[in-house]
Amino acid sequence: MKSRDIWLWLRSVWIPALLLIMGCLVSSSSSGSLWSISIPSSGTVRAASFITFRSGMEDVAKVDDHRLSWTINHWIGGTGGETGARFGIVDFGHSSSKSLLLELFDITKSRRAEMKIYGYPTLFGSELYMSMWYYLPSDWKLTGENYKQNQLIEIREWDKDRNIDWMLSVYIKYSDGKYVFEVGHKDNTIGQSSYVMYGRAGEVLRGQWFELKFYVKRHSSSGIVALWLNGYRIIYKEDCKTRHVQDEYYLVPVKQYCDETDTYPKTVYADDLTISNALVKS
Ligand SMILES: [Ca+2]
Repeated sequence: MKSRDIWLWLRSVWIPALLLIMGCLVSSSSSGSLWSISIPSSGTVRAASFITFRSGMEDVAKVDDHRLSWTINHWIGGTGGETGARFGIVDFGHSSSKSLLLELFDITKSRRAEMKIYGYPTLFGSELYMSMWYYLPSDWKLTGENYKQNQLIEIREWDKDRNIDWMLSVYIKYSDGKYVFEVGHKDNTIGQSSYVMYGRAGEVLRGQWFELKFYVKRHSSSGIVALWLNGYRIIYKEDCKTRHVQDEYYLVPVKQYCDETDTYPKTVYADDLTISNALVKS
């Protein structure tokens, strides 16, 4: 084959093929860097992840004090008949104009206000990564004498007969004169003695918006939990129990809970919720 023929053959077949292969590699690489993130302590590169739900609360419609409707088929609300709690969409947004309001205004009627999101496993499965902005008024406080702890985020589980009430939570805890964040799990069928703490750190900022990102790799023994406050990772725990039963579970991205010894009303605003089924680069 003459040199000119060789060049034509390379140009017509192999050069385009090489360009195609290189294009695929570049495309694959840029896609990976956009959607992947390293778990900070291990450096493990995660597979592609996906945002499964995002809302700035601008599109939420109030159905009644216990239910809000989104554009997708999920709903939020408290437990039925708890008339001391209510939900609203108010003009106090972290982004744009609106945010979600949870009020626990009468402890004699209700002990919890919580936003439940059903929709597993489409929203998350073996991994959850969520972020949300919260605002606790400057006079927010816990007054319980024996149980100075308040759940803010929760993954809750039942077995198929709803006999087990197990939760993995981000708590607000009163400790050494200030409010801090805790991550732990509890089995309600056993009671307070079942509480297992995985980390305590940070300080709860009242009177200003703050962002929490919560990552959970769900596993019965080798799970991972991580919590970021305003972009800084403050809690990280691996090889821990983050899943109890798989039959039913749901996400509570914002919650307020009062023990019976805590009679002080609770109010929290929340905005800009993002839910993913794996870690997402922010
Ligand atoms: Ca908003």
